[in-house]
Amino acid sequence: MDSNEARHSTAHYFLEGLSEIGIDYLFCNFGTDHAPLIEELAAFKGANRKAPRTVLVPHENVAAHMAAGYAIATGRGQGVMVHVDAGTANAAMAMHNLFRSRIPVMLLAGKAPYTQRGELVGTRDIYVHFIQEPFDQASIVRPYTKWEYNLPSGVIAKEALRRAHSVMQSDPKGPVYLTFPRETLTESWSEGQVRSYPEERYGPVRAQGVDAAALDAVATKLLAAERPILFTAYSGRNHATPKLLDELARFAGIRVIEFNTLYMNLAHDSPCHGGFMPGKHLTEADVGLLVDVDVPWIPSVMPENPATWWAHLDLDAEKRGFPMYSFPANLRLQGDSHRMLTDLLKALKARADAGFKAKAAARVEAMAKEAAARREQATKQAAERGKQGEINPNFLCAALNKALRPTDIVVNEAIRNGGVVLAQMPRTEPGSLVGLAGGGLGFSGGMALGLKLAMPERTVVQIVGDGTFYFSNPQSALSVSKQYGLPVFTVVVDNAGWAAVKESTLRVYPDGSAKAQQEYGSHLAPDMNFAKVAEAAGAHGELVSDPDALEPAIARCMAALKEGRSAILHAKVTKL
Ligand SMILES: Cc1ncc(C[n+]2csc(CCOP(=O)(O)OP(=O)(O)O)c2C)c(N)n1
Ligand SMILES: [Mg+2]
Repeated sequence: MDSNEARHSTAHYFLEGLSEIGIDYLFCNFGTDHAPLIEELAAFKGANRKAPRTVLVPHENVAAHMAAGYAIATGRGQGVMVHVDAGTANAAMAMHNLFRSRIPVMLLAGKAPYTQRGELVGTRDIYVHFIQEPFDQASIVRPYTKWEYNLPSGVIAKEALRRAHSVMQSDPKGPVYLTFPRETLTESWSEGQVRSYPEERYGPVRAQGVDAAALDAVATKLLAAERPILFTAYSGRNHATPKLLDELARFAGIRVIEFNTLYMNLAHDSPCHGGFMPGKHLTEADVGLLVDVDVPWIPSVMPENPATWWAHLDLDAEKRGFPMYSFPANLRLQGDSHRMLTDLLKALKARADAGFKAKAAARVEAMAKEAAARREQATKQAAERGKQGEINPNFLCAALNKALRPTDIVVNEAIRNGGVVLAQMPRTEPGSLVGLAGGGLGFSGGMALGLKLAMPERTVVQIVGDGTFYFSNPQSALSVSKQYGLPVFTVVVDNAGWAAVKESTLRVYPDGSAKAQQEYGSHLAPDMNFAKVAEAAGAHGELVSDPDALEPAIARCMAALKEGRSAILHAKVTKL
């Protein structure tokens, strides 16, 4: 150690380390644990030094999902700074969603100081420091993180950050959790003591292709197939995949189904797009491909054919995060789906004869007719406007669709009306759809903001159920929108409560007491006016009950977005 070297706090090296690993943003919900970081952020600003930009977010749920939206748009995980165990608990549901959707995010939390009598700088100096130390803080998010670590000393601040980053960015990507006690952040170290760990030498693991022989085996099955089918949910995270999948599906006459889709995986107007429900095709298929999908269908209500030959091509074919997993696959291949599909198409092209091509073309033609019939059916449904106080959700979504450009982004958290969104708002551009990631409601508010932050030129529409609107912390989202100039269009599909909960009770007890009493525990407070929630934040609000008032209201919302203000359209739709 050179005694003439400059000395800095751990917090200083921590900020440098964040920039070195490529963190552009810290989505922050600060507390007493962050004092050394806040101090250094100000010092960096004063000295014009590079540091991640901070976005202050009043609720952790919005902060974490905002980082997720940014990661979806850029492929790069960002930092989410939360307050000790309390903030971690508020972020836990988002970690569930991000873990399930394999989105990288670095959750950063302080730990309560451990000294009590001023032994070190940063010692306990307030009541909460005594009660914010649980036995195992990381256990709050352990089921939803790939990696966790408590920074033991600032001397390895950059090494720990590099490790956190490499794990979160390694395929399959996902959340990591790093904690740091306040005294650790205030430690002082000389510049020579704190090493950097560059990406070239310490970077992440990237998914690769697989053996040509394995894909040749899949090609052999497809060449002999009469009714091939393909399920996918998240292959479209790679924006090059929808075009490739279209080419493969057309070449081999494969029906593609997106059940509970997370992204736009195949242009919804492709002749091979078989819609969003397996229907009878699951039992009719002789050869099937599962491509980047967790739950391709629901076995208890959609029985599969025991004779179907399945291949599973997935970034995460092992499904390590699922205690139980038993979807069939005669061949399971783990790797990068774009590479696997590229090689599969190559193998097929090399071996396809005229007979195969003719059969495949006939299948494509038949599927195109079915797709046209589905679109016609959707158009018919959208023509029914509904009545006063109960707008038809089909009419609502079709009207929204007319206001959007193909590249605009639909964030679909409409729950039981999510299928209507997909039917009435066909997406054709890669990246133009984000679906329900996990099972924790309320992702779409933050997600929409993160997408907008990364892609300011796009219009981002968050479509939520009324129940989900509450979960998405709208006031917090509006605060971020206002403070950072991120206008988002929120559409609340208000069917008067939790249709999903009512329907679930009816599925288990179709003729039970709940039905007899019409008591579903699902009706939320009537006569709410969410337009006023928007107004409270200086955003534009519309409450619409009359179908005829819908289109002008949408136009006014779009105009508000152009002015840089968020808009909430609260639409009263067919009741649950
Ligand atoms: C954080 C969280 N709490 C509760 C649930 C259970 N849940 C699933 S769907 C649902 C109802 C959602 O209501 P709404 O957004 O109005 O959609 P609808 O069912 O009416 O279409 C609830 C409460 C959940 N998935 N996540
Ligand atoms: Mg509802």
